[in-house]
Amino acid sequence: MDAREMKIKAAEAALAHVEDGMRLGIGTGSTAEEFVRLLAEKVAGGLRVEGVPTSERTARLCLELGVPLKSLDELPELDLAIDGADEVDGRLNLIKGGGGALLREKIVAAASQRMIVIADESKVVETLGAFKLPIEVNPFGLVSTRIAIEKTADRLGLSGPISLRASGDGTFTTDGGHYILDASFGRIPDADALASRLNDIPGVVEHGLFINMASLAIIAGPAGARTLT
Ligand code: ABF
Repeated sequence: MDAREMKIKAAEAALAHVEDGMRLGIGTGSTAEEFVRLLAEKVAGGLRVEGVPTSERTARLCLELGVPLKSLDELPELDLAIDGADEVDGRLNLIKGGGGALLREKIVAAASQRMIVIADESKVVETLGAFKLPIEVNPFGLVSTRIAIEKTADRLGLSGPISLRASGDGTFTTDGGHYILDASFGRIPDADALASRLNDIPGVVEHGLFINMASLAIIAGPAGARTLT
């Protein structure tokens, strides 16, 4: 089973949790896109759902495939968010944001009764941190914010390069107009502590540590899909 087939397996298993009439948060990334494709087939078959996309990219795919969309202001309380992740640990804590949509992903996840993560086995880790931690920052005072992040990490015994995410022709900007710093801290033994301390830095808009947000994770591997709870 190749990587795409595993993503499809995870997305298929997640679809089983979608009920007629649900208000869905719809995530970003290649695994979430497989979910959108399968969801669109069900919608074409009569499934009634409304979705709130976590990125412009996801919105475009949903519109292209006929998945009904609403804004989060129109659907402020969602039943279920389905989204990918860059890392999942044994406590269902996540690193997200590799796709640059972490702020809207976290807002949508927080507005949802439940959040199901869909991923392949390569995302499962013992300890978060091998994947660079995305930190969404306001462009104003970027250098000061980066220094504050370094000091915060240092106090937790973390260190490593923090790089400004680039895109083809310059600095990457999120759908919300912010920048992303990718922090290579390596293993993060106390993700809860780092998450709460990052939240205290004024220039940090949001970070990619999703602590106690996922209800379950559907992990697809060569032998099929399994559930982490
Ligand atoms: C998104 O899914 C991001 O938070 C994360 O970076 C991405 C994972 O992408 P993929 O499913 O393509 O591995 O939600």
